[in-house]
Amino acid sequence: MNAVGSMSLREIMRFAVAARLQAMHCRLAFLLFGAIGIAGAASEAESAAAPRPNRPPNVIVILMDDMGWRDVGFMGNEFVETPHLDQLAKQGLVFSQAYASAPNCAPTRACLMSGQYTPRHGIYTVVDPRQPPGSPWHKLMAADSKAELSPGVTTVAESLQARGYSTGFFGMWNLGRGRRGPITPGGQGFETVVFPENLGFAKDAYFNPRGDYLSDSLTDAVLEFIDQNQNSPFFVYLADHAVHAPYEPKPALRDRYAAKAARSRDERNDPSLAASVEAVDENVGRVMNHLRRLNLADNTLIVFTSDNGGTHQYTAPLRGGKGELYEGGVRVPLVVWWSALKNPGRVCDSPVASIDLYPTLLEFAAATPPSKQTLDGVSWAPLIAGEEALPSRRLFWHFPCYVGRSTPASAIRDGDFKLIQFFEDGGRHELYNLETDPHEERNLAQSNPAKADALQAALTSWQEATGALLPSQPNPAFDPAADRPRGGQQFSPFDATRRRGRSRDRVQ
Ligand SMILES: [Ca+2]
Repeated sequence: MNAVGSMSLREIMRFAVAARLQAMHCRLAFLLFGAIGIAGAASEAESAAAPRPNRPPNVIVILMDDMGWRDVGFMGNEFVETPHLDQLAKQGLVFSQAYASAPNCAPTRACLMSGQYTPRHGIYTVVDPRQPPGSPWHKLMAADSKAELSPGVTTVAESLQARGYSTGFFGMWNLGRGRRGPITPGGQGFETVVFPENLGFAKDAYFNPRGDYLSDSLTDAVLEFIDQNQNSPFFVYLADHAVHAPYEPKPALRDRYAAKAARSRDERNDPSLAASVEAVDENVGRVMNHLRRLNLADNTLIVFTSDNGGTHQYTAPLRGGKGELYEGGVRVPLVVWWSALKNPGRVCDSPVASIDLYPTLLEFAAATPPSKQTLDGVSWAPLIAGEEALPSRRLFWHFPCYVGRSTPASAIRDGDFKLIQFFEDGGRHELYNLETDPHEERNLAQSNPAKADALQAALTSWQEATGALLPSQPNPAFDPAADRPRGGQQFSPFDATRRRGRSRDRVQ
């Protein structure tokens, strides 16, 4: 069944959490590079894929900003048109239960680069001077978050660089300010570094004064990098600002979607968001065409995902959105494309997370793990090689901060169950069975206290083992009447929330 791109939301939800549809398991046969030697690669896959025997595969990681779990066609969005991503999905492996390891930007990026959960690298949230710990609307003293990924962390780029990869970074770093130095991409393993500013874009702007569009310009830089590095294995980390609000789409695309929205009755069909997503899709198509032109596609692994869940108005029917540990805040689209996949278009419902990318890329590249750095994730290679599921494991999140409308929280997923610990109000917790209640509407903490206690105990043990900072002290400056800041959010003229007369918190 290659119907990924045309699935309805109902179908997506069915496979995303509940269904175990036969055709939607990952029984992918492919040949990993060289000495990895994962068994089971079919001979036809071998001949079709032809990964170059003496060269590790190229890797392109495309990380979107704030793209929610259903903002693309292959995840069930029927408004936006994403033919190139849908094609990747039909030829690749879609993960129906992929998670960002944090509900906002910087911590997830740190998890991707370090392979570690947030307590280990200490980047818990975007450090925002407008909302420091002790702000009057905080009931508790939020944990202090680092704003920079320590130079002592061996990033995945550094590990691949040591394996002989050419490494290129393009876009939004958010793990340390500045253009040069140990906390910038250049100091963390990337030989080529292209910020939006290098291309003439102001901070958070989608158009530069010449009228270039950011997603296009970043992709131009990626294609140039590929041209220059096609004779060595390369690692591209493309971290577009899209699709972060405020949206600033190309007018022609926006107008086309405005006309389409006028014919629809679903107010979540935001033309500006859709136009932003389609612009991304066009550029994914450009990358793929370029790889094919250069005869590199057969030896290039593509990973497409997002740094956190979408904004609230677009994540339904999942609960919550960016900044929260409910599914809407951390569930993200994820597709992995590799030319040697057999029976393409599979959907894997094993829960996976940002922390897994590092060990996955290490295995693909046959690179050496850093000797003194715990890697919290597991490689997806067995799934890609044909296993139906990863061995059972627990996934964790720790977000001891305030952002947007969310409050400090920690979470654990174990099998179908997920427990969220809220640190305010004495640490109450909520328990959900995602198999039967993917929308997190029925809190089972009271009706199943044994499970809640067991998961809380496991979460507490993990917090202790990782040295997680726990917000427990009351904030002496807390003022129940204090308003949260509404920082600079702009609205699309077609924004559904604005039409309803509500305002949105700005979260990073
Ligand atoms: Ca983000």
